[in-house]
Amino acid sequence: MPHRAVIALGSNLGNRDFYLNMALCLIGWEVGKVVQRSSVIETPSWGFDSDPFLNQVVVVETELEPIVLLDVLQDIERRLGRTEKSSVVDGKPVYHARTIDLDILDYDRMRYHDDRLTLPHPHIAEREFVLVPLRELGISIP
Ligand code: PH2
Ligand code: MG
Ligand code: MG
Repeated sequence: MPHRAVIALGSNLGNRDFYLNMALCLIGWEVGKVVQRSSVIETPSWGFDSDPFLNQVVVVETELEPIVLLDVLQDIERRLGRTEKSSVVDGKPVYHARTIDLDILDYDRMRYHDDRLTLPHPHIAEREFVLVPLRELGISIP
């Protein structure tokens, strides 16, 4: 049985449509079958002063285990020109404009935590840019 992963896509640097579409293609080839995709929405940058984002949420059926999925998504980010990673300075997150950001929101409703990955994604409830696409797809993540 494949696993069901919910993935958020975001881009606010360069040709945002291109990066979203390329990421979707690569996810289809390297992660698994994309079974649901939300509309693409434009959203103001949340949490840092930057250009507006295009955001989208997709559901993928995958055979990859969570950490392998994270590795593959981060490799796709790198190949699509993502340079700086978000970090935490003095307890506050520091974000950077990015060609593409791929976040795992949910994986089989699993609860998981280590220094690289927390499931479900810890900041869903306060981020309209993922709540709106999730609502469109009829998905609620506890
Ligand atoms: N991602 C962030 C921080 N802020 N704002 C919007 N609108 N869309 C994002 O995808 C986003 C953000 C951290 O990854
Ligand atoms: Mg993110
Ligand atoms: Mg990320």
